[in-house]
Amino acid sequence: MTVFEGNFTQTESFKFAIVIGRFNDLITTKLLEGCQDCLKRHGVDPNPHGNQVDYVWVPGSFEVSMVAHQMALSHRYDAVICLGAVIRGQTPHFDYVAGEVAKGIAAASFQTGVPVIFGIVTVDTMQQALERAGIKSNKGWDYAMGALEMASLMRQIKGQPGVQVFPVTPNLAIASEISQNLL
Ligand code: INI
Repeated sequence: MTVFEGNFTQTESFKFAIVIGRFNDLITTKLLEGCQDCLKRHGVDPNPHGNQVDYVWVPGSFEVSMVAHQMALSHRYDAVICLGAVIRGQTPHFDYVAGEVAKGIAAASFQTGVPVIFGIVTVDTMQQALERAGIKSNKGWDYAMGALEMASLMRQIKGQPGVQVFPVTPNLAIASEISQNLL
């Protein structure tokens, strides 16, 4: 039998989409920098004018999952990375925003069969957010590592003879095929 495990080499042909919330952009721009740094050091060209990474800016974390879903549905990417910052101190509807984006990202991944990385920092204070966006460490780096590993893993799984990765929801499977001009 086989052990499947993602690695961090042979990344030249990977394609990623990064969806970033503008809300709390003091944090999200730093997460993006960490993410780009990691991709670059693992052989991915993060230049927006290159051919490996597309970027989409949306108003806030609430909108991130919807756009990530659309990007994943296009099947043009090995993984989609979602970046956002939801800070409890700033919003009485923290639980709604954080909860919805988490559910939306999970659904996007399940329904398309494309890895969609949960790069949403959910914290109580701006201080905690800053600590995760470069002061102590930069979680953007970790999110990019997750995307690289999953991209590699999914290519290995899909590369197995007779193995196809299907979206989970039948209707979306059809939508996915339509988006690839297979129907
Ligand atoms: N969006 C965030 O990304 N983080 C937040 O902390 C936040 N707060 O505090 O409200 C936030 N709100 C905006 C939300 O994501 C939507 O853009 C907005 O509700 C419009 O749909």
